[in-house]
Amino acid sequence: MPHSSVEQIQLDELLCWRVRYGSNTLLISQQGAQVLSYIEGERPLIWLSDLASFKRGQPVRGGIPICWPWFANLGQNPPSVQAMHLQPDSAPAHGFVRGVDWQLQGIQTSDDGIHLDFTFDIRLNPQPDWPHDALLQLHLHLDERLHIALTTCNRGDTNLTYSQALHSYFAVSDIRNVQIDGLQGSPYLDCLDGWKRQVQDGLQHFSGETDRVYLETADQLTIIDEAWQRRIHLHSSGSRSAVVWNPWISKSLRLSQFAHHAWQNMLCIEHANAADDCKTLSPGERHILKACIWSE
Ligand code: TA6
Repeated sequence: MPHSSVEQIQLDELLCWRVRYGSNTLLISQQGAQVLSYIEGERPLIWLSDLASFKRGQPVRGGIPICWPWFANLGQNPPSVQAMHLQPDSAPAHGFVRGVDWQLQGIQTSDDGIHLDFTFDIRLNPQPDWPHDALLQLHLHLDERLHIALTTCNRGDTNLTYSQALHSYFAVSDIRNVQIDGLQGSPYLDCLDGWKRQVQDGLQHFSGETDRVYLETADQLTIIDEAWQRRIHLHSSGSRSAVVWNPWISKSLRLSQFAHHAWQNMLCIEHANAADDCKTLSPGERHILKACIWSE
């Protein structure tokens, strides 16, 4: 088994863990159970902003923030997702689990890699404006790949409807020279044009701000990065929607913890249950959103 290690570290105000498996290094914070970065060998695969700040109550720019129990602004969600909230106009973007501590349930090193388990328990973190009994479980498994499983358990006695996304920031050589393979023919909602429904024609290239929710997505997507001679493979299950986002030049100027030029070297592809793909769980039911990330 390759050399592996786990060390607990403090990054400014945040308690974190640095997990190594062979030449792969994962950094994760207790706040948000957020993957902050993931490096394969010498090169980042998951991007972390050069201007990232590690402060309590503030999501870190980069990594894999967890958007739950809604993706984006609540008002852009299906009415059934919005109806779960008592004060929808005051709801924060991307839900309320990004900027709060999750509970570490355990870290295990075994022959098949390193496993980390975190939970976010509504009973321990009551949300007066979202009064539903749910338990979130995040399982991270690091071996030659990064495996992520986010489980939502409905412990209430009524149906639970939610949307979610693993808001993954990927490192790329130059967004103008990368393509996404696997979205061809998929319908998408253009968030920059009133969430109008369009259809992807051919490989996805980038020549401007892009913010789309793809639907009916395949379970395998690939980022083709010729300059770095790298293909990043994304395999998912439990999801039929994926968000593709790059802020480009002008929006970059309005983003926190984001250098003006950083748009060139990042690309978000977010495995989700968003829009038509939001989930409704009956009492006692659970749903697992999984993603597996690796490069070659
Ligand atoms: O996932 C794309 C998106 O919804 C964009 O519209 C942009 O707002 C991005 O998320 C970042 O959101 P944040 O709240 O993390 O700054």
